[in-house]
Amino acid sequence: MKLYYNPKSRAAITKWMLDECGATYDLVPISLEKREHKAPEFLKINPAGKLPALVDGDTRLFENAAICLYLADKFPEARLAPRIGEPQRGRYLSLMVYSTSQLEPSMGDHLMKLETGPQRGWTDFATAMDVIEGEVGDGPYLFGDRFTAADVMIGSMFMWARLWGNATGRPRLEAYIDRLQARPHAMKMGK
Ligand SMILES: N[C@@H](CCC(=O)N[C@@H](CS)C(=O)NCC(=O)O)C(=O)O
Repeated sequence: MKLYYNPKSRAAITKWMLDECGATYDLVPISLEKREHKAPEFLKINPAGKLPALVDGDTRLFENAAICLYLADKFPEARLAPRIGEPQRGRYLSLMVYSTSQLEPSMGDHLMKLETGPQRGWTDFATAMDVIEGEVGDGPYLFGDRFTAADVMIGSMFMWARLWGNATGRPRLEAYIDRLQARPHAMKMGK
């Protein structure tokens, strides 16, 4: 597998996931300054011209949620996803999509001090934090003792916000982020 990578990008989320899977992969460095992510060769892999992108044989993937879903299924021995047929599979899929369709844009609105209008497809960030706080519950992870790809997708959003000096102000969420950051392979932006 090849991960098109820049350490100062969301490709750090994919790298975290690959490492949790115990996968063997090559990093293909992509310079954002040189706009290598807009080069015709790269656009054949991700037509949106964004990082990350992953190539696995004849399979090409873009969008972190899709990549993490793919990897969790490809490496079942890592137990990073409830399997098809397990009752928790539905909640897992919902949280994976929620991470990118609601949590991330609501956090973006919040950090950029934009108002979240009701016609948007996502709630305001306070509501999104309520949702995640409720889903983590007593933890330690979103699925109790079982760490999953949903923790990678949702946790990485809060870890990223923390790097920019934005704490949630919610002890239960902060403790959850601490637990994720303590994992040996946890996302390391900029490295
Ligand atoms: N929803 C996408 C977001 C990808 C994204 O926005 N990547 C940024 C880096 S963090 C990027 O490539 N930006 C460069 C650009 O758009 O020119 C995902 O999660 O994969």
